[in-house]
Amino acid sequence: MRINMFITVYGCVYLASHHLAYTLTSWSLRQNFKGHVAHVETRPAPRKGVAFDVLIKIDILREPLLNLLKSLRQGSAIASVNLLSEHHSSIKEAWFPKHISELDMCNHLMTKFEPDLDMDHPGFADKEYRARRKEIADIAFTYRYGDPIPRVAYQQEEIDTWGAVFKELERLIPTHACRQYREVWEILKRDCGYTPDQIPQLEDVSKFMKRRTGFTLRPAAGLLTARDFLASLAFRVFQCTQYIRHHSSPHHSPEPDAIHELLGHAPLLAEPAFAQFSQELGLASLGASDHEIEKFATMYWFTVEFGLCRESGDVRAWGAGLLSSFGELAHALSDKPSKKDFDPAITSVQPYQDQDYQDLYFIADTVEDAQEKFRRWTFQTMSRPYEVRYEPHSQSVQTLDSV
Ligand code: NLE
Ligand code: FE
Repeated sequence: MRINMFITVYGCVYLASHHLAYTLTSWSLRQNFKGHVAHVETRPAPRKGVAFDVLIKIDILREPLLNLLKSLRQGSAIASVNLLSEHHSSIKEAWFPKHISELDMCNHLMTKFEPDLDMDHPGFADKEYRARRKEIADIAFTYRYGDPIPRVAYQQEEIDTWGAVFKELERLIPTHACRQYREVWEILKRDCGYTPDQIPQLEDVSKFMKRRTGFTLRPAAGLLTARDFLASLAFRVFQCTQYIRHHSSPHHSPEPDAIHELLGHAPLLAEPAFAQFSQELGLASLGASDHEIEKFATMYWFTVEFGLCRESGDVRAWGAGLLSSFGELAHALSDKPSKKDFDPAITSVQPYQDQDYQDLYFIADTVEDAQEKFRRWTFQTMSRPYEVRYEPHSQSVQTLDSV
């Protein structure tokens, strides 16, 4: 099903021209992308070498949107193009992927924290770092379903950052990580090339996960919109960044990077109960309203990213955002932050910030218990007038009318 939606695109234009605005308002937008511009704003860019920041609202269909963004990114006058937000015209008709291959249309980026845009980003003043990020992001932009994930020849500085995080985490894992994480961690070191001296390749880790739980990785250029990110989980696909955080800040990164994905997420996605929980969150998100997506994203934040659980009278971490940040992992299990029991009705509406360590965490008894509570809560609260089933043989989802 194709539906119209409003999107907001943010572009930075190198040349003193209205190139971006021109491309969008021109005949080609209507002809090639079947969209039209609802609003354009151009401002002088605060950055050196960039002439304008351009904000554009477009009414367009989902499929051509992807091609439009791609073609804009290829324009030589354009420094960067990002999707800021999208609003579906009607929730009844919300588009969502029905087959795993349609995740090719689910890679819309959020603009938060990118070194190109955020002055507080540790890489903002580092031109070389920004160029490197762009190079690696291109892999994700050209990736298509079924492709092997291209390998990255990591540079020594990147490997050193990985190694520093690896060694610090290894000290904390025995006392801070949950049992399931500790178990898979050992297997990753034995079978999947996890050592401080080399950054594992996404393709190899993806194969490892596939054998264990059916989860696979696909490369993502950065932080995706919650709708796109959650949708991929429904197909047991994890959208995974491939660049490495800036070397000046190994202990914590505000955005995902390959260290976060490989040390934080991969071990748990390779563990059956966690994989199941992640997929169910994804399935619940398909066709959800914007408001519900917000709740699922918050739920994801406080569980898969920053969740704590109980273990033999102790509290342990199972959130990937903790297990990839030795700074926050120690903080989370100290008595500085507050802690509450996991309860979907409360957790899903708890405000949070995503720049620094959290000051509140939720503790689940076990991941199975969190899952059971989550199931009951979605069943009671979701507005979706149909059920969604995953069909593993064809890797597709089917909708079943529940009325
Ligand atoms: N804070 C995490 C880290 O430093 O690895 C990344 C969190 C991404 C949501
Ligand atoms: Fe994450």
